Amino acid sequence: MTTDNAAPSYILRYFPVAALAETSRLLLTAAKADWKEENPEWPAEKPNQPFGRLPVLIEKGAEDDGSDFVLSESATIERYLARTFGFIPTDLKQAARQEQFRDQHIDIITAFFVSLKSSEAAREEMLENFNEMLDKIIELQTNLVRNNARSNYLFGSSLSYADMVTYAFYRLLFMYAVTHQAAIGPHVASKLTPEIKTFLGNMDAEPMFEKHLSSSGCLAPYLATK
Ligand SMILES: N[C@@H](CCC(=O)N[C@@H](CS)C(=O)NCC(=O)O)C(=O)O
Repeated sequence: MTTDNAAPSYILRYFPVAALAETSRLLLTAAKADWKEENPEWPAEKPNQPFGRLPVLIEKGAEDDGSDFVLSESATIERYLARTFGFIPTDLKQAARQEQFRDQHIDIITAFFVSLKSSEAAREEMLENFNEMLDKIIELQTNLVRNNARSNYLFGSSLSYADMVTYAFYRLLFMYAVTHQAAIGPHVASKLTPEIKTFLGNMDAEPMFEKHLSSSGCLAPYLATK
């Protein structure tokens, strides 16, 4: 992040929660980009956002005519940053293999939210949906860790988009234990395999995230849950 007085190259506008901006925060932090976060007054600032929602990324003076490049949609912002800073392979298939995880995460998170809002009769089915997808992704991520056991990462030998997206996903699920439903914390923790716990512990200790995690906290307390 930039110091208060310097003009940053990137501004990330969002609310002061992990949710849809966390992967972008991790990407900007890992890249040591010159960036700062803005938490706009809401809903006063809603009409001033391109799609009326957040997150929004602003890259100062990045358009050909010198104006700011303004981007909406969290997944689009992430992929733009991941490509800008070289955290995603240039090979299309290898990149897509990473990107599919992000889209699955959103389905899982959506299923959780739908379950919260469902009538009692529908809730069970929604939770089943959530658990089925969560179990599947944990199985896939566990296999990635196993198959790449010589490194701390899901793919290859260095930190990539998939690592950040996955770490942000669990940060978000555990955050929901604080903001939405206490039971989801122990529930998710009880499903984590030793491989996923090791992976998340490694992400907690990742030097590239030190600055961000020193203010926002790591996952260690949740990983200790039996
Ligand atoms: N598909 C969009 C969803 C954006 C979105 O729903 N943002 C919410 C916060 S998580 C928002 O801005 N809510 C305030 C509002 O709609 O007024 C994305 O992934 O960026």
